[in-house]
Amino acid sequence: MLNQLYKPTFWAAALAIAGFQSGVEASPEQHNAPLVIGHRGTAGYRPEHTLEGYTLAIDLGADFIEPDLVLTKDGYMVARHEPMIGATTNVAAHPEFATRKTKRMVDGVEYNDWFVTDFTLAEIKTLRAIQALANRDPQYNNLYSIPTLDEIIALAKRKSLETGRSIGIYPEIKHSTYHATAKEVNNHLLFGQNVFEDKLLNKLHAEFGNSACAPVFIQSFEVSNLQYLRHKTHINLVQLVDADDVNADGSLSLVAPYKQPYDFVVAGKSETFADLLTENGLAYVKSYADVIAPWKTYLVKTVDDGIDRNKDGKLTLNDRRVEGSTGVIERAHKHGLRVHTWTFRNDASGYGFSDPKAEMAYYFKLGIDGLFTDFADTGVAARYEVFPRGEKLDAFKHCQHGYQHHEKADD
Ligand SMILES: [Ca+2]
Repeated sequence: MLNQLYKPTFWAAALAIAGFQSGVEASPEQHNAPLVIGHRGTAGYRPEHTLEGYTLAIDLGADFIEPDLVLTKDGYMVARHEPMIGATTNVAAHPEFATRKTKRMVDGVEYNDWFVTDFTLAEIKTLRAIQALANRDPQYNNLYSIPTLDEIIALAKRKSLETGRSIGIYPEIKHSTYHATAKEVNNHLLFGQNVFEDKLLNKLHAEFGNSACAPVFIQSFEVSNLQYLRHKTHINLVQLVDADDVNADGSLSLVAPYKQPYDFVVAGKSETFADLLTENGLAYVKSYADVIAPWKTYLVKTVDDGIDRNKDGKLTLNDRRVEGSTGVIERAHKHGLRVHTWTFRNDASGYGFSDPKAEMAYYFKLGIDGLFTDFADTGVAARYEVFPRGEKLDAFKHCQHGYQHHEKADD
């Protein structure tokens, strides 16, 4: 199977799937090799969501940097993976904020933590980032501040000029429902419905224009906020698809809060994340999004058959038997959706792979259009192995004015 992937006929078929025979209009980067997206910056080497981490990701070759966004109490968009900041900042070491620790519900789960939504931007700026994972190098902890979206955009633009590459941003609206419904202690809404979406769109349109050529992807695990955005923007929209775990037989485990988009839960809908990947589900997603981005285990089936394949004397997820494509990539392409996937890490499970570069190369060969990795250099090396002639390399080179492209907003 794998050898087949190297043959020219495979590439002809891949191009056909990408839209040249199906009548689907080719999108900006469809003619190019897949994207390497710096996941949370380069979280493997630097505390996540810091300007220093994003800078390193770019220097290591990432095409896009990925800020997860949450709102401060005074409505600024800052980069954190979740509204809770106990795990990724030194807030616990700030006695002046000790009483700020509180219980809040996020997507149906109660957390006892510090929440960005209870801090002003000025207060957030007094904190410093730390590595979220205990197994990662702590030497850069307590040095870097929490960046705003404005600072991240300025960095991407500056690095684009410096490097001559078009460095894009891939912001995620974190917990849209939470931000829409979060309340102050006096029970007043902090933000309200789609305030976050409008805020983000106003900023992106002002900075990049309302264009599919903007070097931007907006991502979300929720659905209705992307549908809302589709009515207002041509910027690329990405439907993320989550799951809780992978079963021994390779099927996905769907357990709350990773079972359904949270807006589906609130609306009383029964559809799960997995339902978004059926023929009907993909057609539905295509009605409002440009890219589908499932967790990688939806794309490649791996089975736990109890064999210590890497012969390290332990049975881990890396030992799973790889059974190839689940068909999701091919199906999504047929529907005109590009496929991005996550997350590839040198220091965590490869689900069937012990070598992270080999794992990413495998997904590239299957035809994905982009991947998120905590180790941008390994991602770039894997892509080089599959596309040695550099078929990439500017994700939006088909956009006439590239990075400078700036259309008038519709709204
Ligand atoms: Ca093993």
